[in-house]
Amino acid sequence: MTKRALISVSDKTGVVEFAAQLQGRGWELLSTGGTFAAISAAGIPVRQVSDVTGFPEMMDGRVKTLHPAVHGGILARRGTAHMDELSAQQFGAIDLVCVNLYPFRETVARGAPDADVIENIDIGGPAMIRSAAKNHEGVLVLVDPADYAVALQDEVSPAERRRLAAKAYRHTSEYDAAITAYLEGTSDELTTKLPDTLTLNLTKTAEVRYGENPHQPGAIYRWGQSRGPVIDAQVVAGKPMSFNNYADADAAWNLCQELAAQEEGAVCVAVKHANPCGVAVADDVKTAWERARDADTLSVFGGVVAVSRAVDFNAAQAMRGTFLEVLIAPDVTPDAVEWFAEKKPDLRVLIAGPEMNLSVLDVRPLVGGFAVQERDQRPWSDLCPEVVTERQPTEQEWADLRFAWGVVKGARSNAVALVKEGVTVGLGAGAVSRIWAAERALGNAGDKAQGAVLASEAFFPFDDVVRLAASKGVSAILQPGGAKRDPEVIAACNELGLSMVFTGSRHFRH
Ligand code: 93A
Repeated sequence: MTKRALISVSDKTGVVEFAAQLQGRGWELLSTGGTFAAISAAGIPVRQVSDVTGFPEMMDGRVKTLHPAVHGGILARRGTAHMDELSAQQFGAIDLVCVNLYPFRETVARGAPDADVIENIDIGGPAMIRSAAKNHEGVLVLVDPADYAVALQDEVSPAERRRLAAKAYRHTSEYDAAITAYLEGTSDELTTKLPDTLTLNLTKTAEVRYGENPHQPGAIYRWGQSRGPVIDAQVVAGKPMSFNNYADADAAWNLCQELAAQEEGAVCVAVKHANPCGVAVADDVKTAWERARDADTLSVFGGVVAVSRAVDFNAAQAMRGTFLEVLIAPDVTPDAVEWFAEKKPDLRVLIAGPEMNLSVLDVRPLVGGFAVQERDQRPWSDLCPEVVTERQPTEQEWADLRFAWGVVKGARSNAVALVKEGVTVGLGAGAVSRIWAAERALGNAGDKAQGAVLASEAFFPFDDVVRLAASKGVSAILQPGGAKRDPEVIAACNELGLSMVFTGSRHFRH
């Protein structure tokens, strides 16, 4: 029996050659309008789908292939009574479906108006792909020109058919995810995919007086359709945001959210120059703020503060004596806003905008381009921390190690955090050697290092940090592990009576 292929593609790359080869092997070809035109223009015999359905393409192409003659032809199980039902309707079987979809992502990426984007939601294409993939035992489904050659073989194995079916469902599910992201207002350009080309569709959302310094022009842009907690924050009081305010508020908010996701209480993060300077968790916002402030009263001056819960009048008043640039919170009560506006008119008070699509990309500018990676959003619950020493951490130390891990993850490398009872007592971030990061953190902590725990975002090349930390009274250390000298590092902990936990997970942030 003559085999029939239905070809309906938006991206017509390679399709004429493929159609010619199929036709040469005795296949009968069916196609939709534009694809039909391309194939027949090359002199290859092909029939219109509308010939088979007996209906013209309707509604500007919205309904072309959504017909039992198409879906019956694809879905009928070979060798069963389905085939009789098909012939009773005078429909023929369809043995190959070659479809690629309306260019939805590309339409979004070029910043097209909403009506065009919606029109580029393909309905008939995914329906055929999913029908063919369901009936893959009898029907080949091709969504990628790279697979066209498979169809030209005499026999396609069941395993190969199944692989094509899985690929087809992945294709349609990613397509639906892109539509969902668009409708929800998150951008698909920012998903974890790293495609060969990434269209930067940037829209200016805020003017700032200047960039990092007064001689540098600067501005804030939105990426695609995405919305974000800082870029879309509501400034409810205070002066206009500056370039540095945006950058620091972003760093503070991200760290605060990540910690809030792993801790039970209210979290407060104080940031200076994109690095945390005081971080605390407590039962309420006011206490969390006071503890974060007291962690380093010097550095918090001129800082940017993020809290994980609403700021009320009480918490606001506790900020009275400290000069701050920005406060960002999920909410701020009206009496607190009023108080800030009156008593601290310079402080920018922000109510955070919507959370981003979590799978966002992280970009670092390079001259002439960007280095792009998936954001480091590994949660504590993903880790399998392993105690590598004779001494086990106590319950309080475990809680502090987890908290310290969350803090160093959000700090610039090399980073070392000292934590005692839910508050950072010493921080060393952005250091060019690990021992310097540790020296800075321990120096900050002074006497408070006694009984604190220490976390490092990357491994220890030597046992020097352990020996220094032990001399200041640190009782437990967390680090990824994986260094050549791990045995020496562990031996030093055992000799000095410290606990050490390996996480197996490094968190550089350069
Ligand atoms: O508008 S649709 O959702 N309705 C349909 O019935 C339909 N059938 C195929 N889009 C539909 N298609 C899509 O048309 C295919 O997925 C393919 O992307 C495109 C090919 O159209 P043409 O052959 O006219 O260029």
